[in-house]
Amino acid sequence: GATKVKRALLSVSDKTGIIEFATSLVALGVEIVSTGGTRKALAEAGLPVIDISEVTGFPEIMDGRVKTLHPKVHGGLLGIRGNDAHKSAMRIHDISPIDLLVVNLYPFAQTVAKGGDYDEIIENIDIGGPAMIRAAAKNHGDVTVIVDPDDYLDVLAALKERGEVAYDARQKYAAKAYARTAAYDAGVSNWFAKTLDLPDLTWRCFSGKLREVMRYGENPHQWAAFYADGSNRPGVATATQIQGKQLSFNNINDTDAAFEVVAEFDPEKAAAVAIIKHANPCGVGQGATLTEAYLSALKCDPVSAFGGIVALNRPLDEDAAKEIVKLFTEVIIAPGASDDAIAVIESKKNLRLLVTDGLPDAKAEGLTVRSVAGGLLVQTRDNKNADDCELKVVTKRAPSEQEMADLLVAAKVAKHVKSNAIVYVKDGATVGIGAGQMSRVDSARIAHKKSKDAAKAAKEKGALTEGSVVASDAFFPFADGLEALVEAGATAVIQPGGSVRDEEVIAAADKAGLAMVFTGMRHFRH
Ligand code: 93A
Repeated sequence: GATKVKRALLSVSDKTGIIEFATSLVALGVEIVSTGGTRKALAEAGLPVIDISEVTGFPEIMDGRVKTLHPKVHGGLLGIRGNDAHKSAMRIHDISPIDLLVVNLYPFAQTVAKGGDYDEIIENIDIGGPAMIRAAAKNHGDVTVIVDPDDYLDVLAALKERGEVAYDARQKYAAKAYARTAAYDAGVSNWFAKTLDLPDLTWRCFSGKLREVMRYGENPHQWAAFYADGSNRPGVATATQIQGKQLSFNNINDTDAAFEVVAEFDPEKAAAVAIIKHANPCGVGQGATLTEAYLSALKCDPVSAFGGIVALNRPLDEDAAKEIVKLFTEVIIAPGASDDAIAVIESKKNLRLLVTDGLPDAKAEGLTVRSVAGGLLVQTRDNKNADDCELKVVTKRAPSEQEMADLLVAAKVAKHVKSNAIVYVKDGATVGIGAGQMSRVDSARIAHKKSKDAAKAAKEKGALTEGSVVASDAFFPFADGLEALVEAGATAVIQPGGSVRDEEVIAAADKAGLAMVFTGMRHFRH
């Protein structure tokens, strides 16, 4: 037929599988044309190869910047075989058709990743490769374009069977080809934006690598998929699943939230554990061991912790694993796990265990994205916490050392609680969390009420919040919020400050003998 593959152009930076592929093409009677490095590799393997400069009648010039950018190449890729005018142009100008194009591009992203200098990175922007890929993909009616070594075997199978690649396969390869060149240019653009520190985010493009298509999205009638952003940062997108069934959309979202919370806590200083439900922490604890940290996190709200997600800031050990499996838990994520711990988890077949190479970097720069009707909302990550703030004591009483330590813990947790967030902390662990309310007073009261239930469950009197300290994600607009904290038994408060009624709020704190600290930094999470 018209689409029989007679001549192939191979030009690859990643030479994985190329010799085997070319060997089979030659065995099928396909003529091979190739660029410098690829030609050399094939010739060394004893394969007959036509050098690209024989086709163009032009040497590769400017250190290879111009090697395939020539009408003999692009005419061979773009000429429509069944079009008389195209055919006569090819005849007049002595252009041979290229039926199969195999290209993968200069390793731009890899050069950036390995810390290449500016000139080296620029030199690794491929121009001729994308031009050929786009040309061949446009002409998929006659040409097969392959950009991924994973597709070599399928192409060979088709050629062996029929001597040609089927039209619908050529269409799919074209779609893949344009995805590849689009992602490639997005990578180049992002690098420029980052290097030049361009504030206008329209310069940045988003691209991702599909990790998996999920069974469904937030709800069963929604389609969903999970993409890695290519940064290779430790986190849920790069985690290895040791056991358990596939994670759902909500699991991934919650697991991410959990891991981001514990990433605020330095594993060198203390073990930290967060238990998450519906993307909100229902307990965060610290201790000398993970077990201690887990038990203090669990105490905060043992009812909500059922079916929750547990994140650790240290590798899972056997002791902590034994404690965690006592309660029904959906997912554990940790920066590693001991063999003994894994053996314990194996007793719970449905419990998913994810391990990573490290904690997410709480200070990492980057962008977060959310969709709105007809648009995208993009912002830089909230990569700061109370440690980065200049703290100001605004009350007559200053917090004690212990109160201050707990205030910082409360503020770090509050950053990860949906607004309005109120977080009570005692001895390094949360003892009451109020999340996602339209009124800050309600958040304060809900946390207090829950802490009474938790006290009952722990067979203690009153509420866990008695004698605690508390953080608010944003300022108190009125004194009533502050009064709710006093009712709950809090002794110290950390909040951004900045309300027009700050004076009233400070007066209410002084009246109750509370110590209050302003951070100057708000942490809404809507
Ligand atoms: O420098 S280029 O942008 N100019 C070109 O004309 C050109 N043609 C192919 N880069 C070009 N290529 C790229 O060279 C291909 O995309 C491939 O990645 C690489 C293969 O070069 P070699 O065969 O010399 O190793």
